[in-house]
Amino acid sequence: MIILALGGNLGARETTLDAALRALRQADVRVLTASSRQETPALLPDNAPPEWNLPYLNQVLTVMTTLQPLQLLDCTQAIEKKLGRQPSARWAPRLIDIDIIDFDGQTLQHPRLTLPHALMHTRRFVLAPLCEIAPQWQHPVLGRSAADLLKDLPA
Ligand code: A4P
Ligand code: MG
Repeated sequence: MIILALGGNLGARETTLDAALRALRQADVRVLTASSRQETPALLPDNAPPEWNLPYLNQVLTVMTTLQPLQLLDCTQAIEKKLGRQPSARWAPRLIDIDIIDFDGQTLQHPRLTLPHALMHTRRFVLAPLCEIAPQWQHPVLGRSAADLLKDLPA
């Protein structure tokens, strides 16, 4: 299973997510299942300026593609750019972020790509939508299901 997590907290969030899904389909990334879009409070770095505190709209997809993992990353980064994302500080507000959460259970430590996504198991804004579409999905390293990981998150 290939899982993507999308999110944004600037601009017309629904419209941008619609455009991202369209661009994925055009790039030969077939969307198999899509979670609902969930408004979530911004996870911010310590000492983030108060104006960064804008709610996100998050969505998780399962997809199918013939692209290899780094090709898929090229594709998602090109879409982020095409939709107008500006380079900025880590965790700064953004129009759109597309993260690869899992690629068929592969583990990878590459300078550009960590698989599975290094922090996904700590994030409600990934796990809650993931549980809507694939609660039985197993974390390739931790060996625990999405539902289990979500249940054990601190409130
Ligand atoms: N990269 C490495 N592994 C991956 C992967 N599995 N998927 C590299 C995608 N990219 C991966 O990402 C920085 C670099 O990570 C990329 O160059 C890529 O090669 P970025 O999107 O440019 O920067 P970023 O998103 O600011 O940093 P980072 O550390 O990826 O942050 P996250 O984990 O994406 O978190 N709060 C809410 N409520 N909802 C959100 O969606 N997202 C973030 C960003 C913060 N707070 C949030 C949300
Ligand atoms: Mg990112």
